[in-house]
Amino acid sequence: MTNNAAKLALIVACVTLAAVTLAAAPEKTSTSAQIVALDECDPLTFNAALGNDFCKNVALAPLGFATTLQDLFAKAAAGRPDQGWDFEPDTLKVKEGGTLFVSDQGGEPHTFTEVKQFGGGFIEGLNAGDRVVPECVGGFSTLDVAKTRIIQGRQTQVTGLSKGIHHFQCCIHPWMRVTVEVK
Ligand SMILES: [Cu+2]
Repeated sequence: MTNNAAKLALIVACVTLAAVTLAAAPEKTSTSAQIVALDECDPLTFNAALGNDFCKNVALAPLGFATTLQDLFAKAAAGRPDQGWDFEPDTLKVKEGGTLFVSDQGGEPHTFTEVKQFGGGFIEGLNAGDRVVPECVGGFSTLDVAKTRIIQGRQTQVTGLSKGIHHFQCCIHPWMRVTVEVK
């Protein structure tokens, strides 16, 4: 074999090996997943109604990225809730025994509450007529709801999920929803 032919054979072998490796790679399901809660609360109108420091100034309100408290309620009542309030991603897969790391990167508190079926939260005016789901009843006066609260800038973890489909929603802004498949 000439030197060039040997080099060519080596390159072909490497490319073939890479292709086989890629084809054989199984579908990847992680042992942990990152979820973020986002919102665009307008500090001026939220804090005037809900108290100082309720909404932190992370929405770049002066640049037009914030939603006033009045608009948030108006959009929800019209059945077109503000999509700036969101969990990302909306769907994900983790391995059994895995951990969900959920952080609140918005300006106000949220909850990450497991529910049997998606539905309304504990603030009637944000529910667009949906009934409050049993898991959210009573709001933060219910320990099980309070335990799922995530304060602005903080993180919570969910572990020990059984195999199957799990639904999580915010008990304040019920259109914030995540579906987790545990494999
Ligand atoms: Cu929320």
